[in-house]
Amino acid sequence: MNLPVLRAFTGPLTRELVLRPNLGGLGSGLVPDRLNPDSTTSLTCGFCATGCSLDAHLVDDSAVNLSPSTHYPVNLGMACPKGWEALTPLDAEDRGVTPLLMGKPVDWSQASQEFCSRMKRIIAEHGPDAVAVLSTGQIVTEEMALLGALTKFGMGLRHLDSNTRQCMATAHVAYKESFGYDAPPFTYADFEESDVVIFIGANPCIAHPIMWQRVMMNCRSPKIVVIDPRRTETAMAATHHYPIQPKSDLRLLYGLAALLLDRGAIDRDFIGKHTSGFEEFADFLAGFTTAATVDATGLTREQLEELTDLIANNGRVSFWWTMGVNQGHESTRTAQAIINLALMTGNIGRPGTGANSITGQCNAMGSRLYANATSLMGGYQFSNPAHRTKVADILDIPESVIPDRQGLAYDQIIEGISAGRIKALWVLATNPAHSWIDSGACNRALEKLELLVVQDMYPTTETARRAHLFLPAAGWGEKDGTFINAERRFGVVSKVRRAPGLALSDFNILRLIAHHWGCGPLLAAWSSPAAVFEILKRLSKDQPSDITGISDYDHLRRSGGIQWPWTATGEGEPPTERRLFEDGIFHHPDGRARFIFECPRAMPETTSRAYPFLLLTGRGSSAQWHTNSRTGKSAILRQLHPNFCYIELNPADAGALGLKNQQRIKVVSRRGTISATAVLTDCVQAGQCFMPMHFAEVNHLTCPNFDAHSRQPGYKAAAIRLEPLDGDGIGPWKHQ
Ligand SMILES: Nc1nc2c(c(=O)[nH]1)N[C@H]1C(S)=C(S)[C@@H](COP(=O)(O)OP(=O)(O)OC[C@H]3O[C@@H](n4cnc5c(=O)[nH]c(N)nc54)[C@H](O)[C@@H]3O)O[C@H]1N2
Ligand SMILES: Nc1nc2c(c(=O)[nH]1)N[C@H]1C(S)=C(S)[C@@H](COP(=O)(O)OP(=O)(O)OC[C@H]3O[C@@H](n4cnc5c(=O)[nH]c(N)nc54)[C@H](O)[C@@H]3O)O[C@H]1N2
Ligand code: SF4
Ligand SMILES: [Mo]
Repeated sequence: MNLPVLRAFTGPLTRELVLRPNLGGLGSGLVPDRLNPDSTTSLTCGFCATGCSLDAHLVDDSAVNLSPSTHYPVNLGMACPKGWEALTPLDAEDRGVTPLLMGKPVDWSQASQEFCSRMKRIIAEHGPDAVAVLSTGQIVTEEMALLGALTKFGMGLRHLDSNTRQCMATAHVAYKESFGYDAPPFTYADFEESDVVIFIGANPCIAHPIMWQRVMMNCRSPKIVVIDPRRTETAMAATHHYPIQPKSDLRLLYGLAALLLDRGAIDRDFIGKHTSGFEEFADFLAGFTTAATVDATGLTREQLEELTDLIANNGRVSFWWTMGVNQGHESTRTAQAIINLALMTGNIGRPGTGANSITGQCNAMGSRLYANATSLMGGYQFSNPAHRTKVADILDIPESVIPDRQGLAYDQIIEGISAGRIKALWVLATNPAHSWIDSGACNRALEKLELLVVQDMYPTTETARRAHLFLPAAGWGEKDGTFINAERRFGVVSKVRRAPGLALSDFNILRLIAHHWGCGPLLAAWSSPAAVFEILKRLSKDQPSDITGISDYDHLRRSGGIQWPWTATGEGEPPTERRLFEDGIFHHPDGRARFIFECPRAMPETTSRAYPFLLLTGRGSSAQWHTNSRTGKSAILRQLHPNFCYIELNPADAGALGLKNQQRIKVVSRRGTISATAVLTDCVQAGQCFMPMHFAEVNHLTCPNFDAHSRQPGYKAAAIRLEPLDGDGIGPWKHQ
């Protein structure tokens, strides 16, 4: 395959596919009325956090096909290839249809008894801290909350974290510290109402295609700015691309703030009324000269001036960031440097503005609010006694069962397993053996576990294959509940298919375990997703994320989803799109947002003679989802991306090394060696390479480093070298 073909697979095709799903015979050939469906039910898509609504067309109560909902305010009749193909992974041949104990089929009663007796034995011998749980941003909020209640209040465990750590921990901490609450301020209408849309470390053409469609619906002839080391699909479609040196964002953002301050292009009135800490920030900026910014970022003085002009002179400016920011060694301060820019220019609380973190997974926002992992469920703090009392009252549980501190973070859990302190791990709806940073070390740690329980749709994932006990879960479309999308919108997920074999919804698996564990009475009120939704409402009362005004799932269906907050005192029906902070009042006790800043730090791993290239990783195409356990099941989606592990490198570097396009090469980092197909492209800068995260090989190379404040892993910077591959490949990673 040559480069233009590869690009066509990953890039410009996206828009075509969104609009014309049958393009090239690749679409699902959807003609709902030809199927004579008995009825149609809408449900929120279970892949990305855009939160599109899909209409499931049912025959005998079972979905036979899908089409994007035309009246839903998020997607207005559009869907990306994953959405169109969302039913296909449910029919995969390798679905888990029975619990497996050491690979042998068992029934649910045996599976849940084994689960309880083995866990209890480990707790009796080593204490509750010898057990940890890794969950997800991809199950419904009601399941996340039940898991949080079961594990922490019922089973007495402390260590519960999730793949949200890999993804949104930085935004969570950054907002909490800057605004006083984890409150993404925007609504998607802001894409359409902005004069300058600035994407920092985000590639929405691939990762959030329908958000990108909303940008395309902007009628104000917006300037679209992309700050990304790579010339991504989004950069190609933008009006301005700034190919920054990887991980120099913090210095860039401080440099821009200094330039804006210098010019007086700041909103003194907003700063004075609604923020604190600006004077200290202004003093701090003195160290960030334009010369130093040029040096650190690789951008020219003219580019920096131009970017400053774009922010200073063009009306409504919105800032959007994703993993290029959240996954880094100083990510929290980088996210806050974006927030600082929005605050100092008064670009918040008005249409088309905002410091806007785009969420990744369909329900990462639900996990931030209700998982009971880093925050006490409902947006409270474990360490705050008044919060514990309040939550205990609402849930009618003894206060003593609520832990007074957060448990270990993901990396600390893996480290605990490696050191032998953690003996049992329960993994739900995530695939750490593929997706965790430095996955070689992660896999070696998993080997040491006395008990690994994996609850997934498929027993075939890299992690499930290692499980002592596998619990087969129903997937999206086979159960009820809610997701919260990137703009704080609750959307409904409905059961439109029956799960295969003995597979149960995560909700019912958790109820079964609660029963066998002996905490049925404690969790008696948590009887169904709808009952839990009522609990979530009670928990939200008087919080910034209050949803007491939402009646029930039908209310969400009728309204096209509802964004938090929507309080019981709200009159009439909620407006379709609402943004936060229109009154300039933030959630700190003084009502002000804070300027938070810190000196930039050196990258954890820099290039050297032995490892001269910097490896970036991320999303490869709109048709691949993470570890590909779901999207890999669709023959249609498999046609939309290369099905072998590849690495993009600059032709100049390839020339110097004598490497050719499509040649199989060896990629070596300090953690591991893999083989991959070389793809030559000037979309990556000389000295840099890019690999999509969808192939398990990639995390054998990544460098374990974590932001000090959020403990989110920095997946996007590892030093590597490239070598021609002699012979016919190496070890288990040989492909094709
Ligand atoms: N098709 C598809 N869509 C998805 C997903 C998927 O797996 N597949 N996953 C979903 C999830 S969970 C998430 S979190 C989102 C992620 O969505 P994105 O964050 O948009 O995707 P990534 O490709 O991980 O990273 C974005 C960009 O960051 C750039 N980058 C790397 N290092 C730096 C840096 O130092 N500075 C800057 N400014 N940029 C940098 C990369 O070149 C990349 O283009 O996507 C969601 N949507
Ligand atoms: N190198 C590199 N690595 C990365 C990233 C990167 O940019 N670069 N990005 C990181 C990010 S942002 C993320 S979010 C993670 C994602 O990493 P993972 O969470 O490990 O990836 P997924 O493939 O989404 O795994 C979800 C699993 O849940 C299962 N599943 C789906 N639905 C259900 C359900 O309803 N119930 C149950 N029980 N199981 C279900 C699926 O079969 C699948 O095995 O990867 C991270 N890893
Ligand atoms: S953009 Fe995201 S939510 Fe919308 S159809 Fe695609 S994967 Fe689903
Ligand atoms: Mo993510």
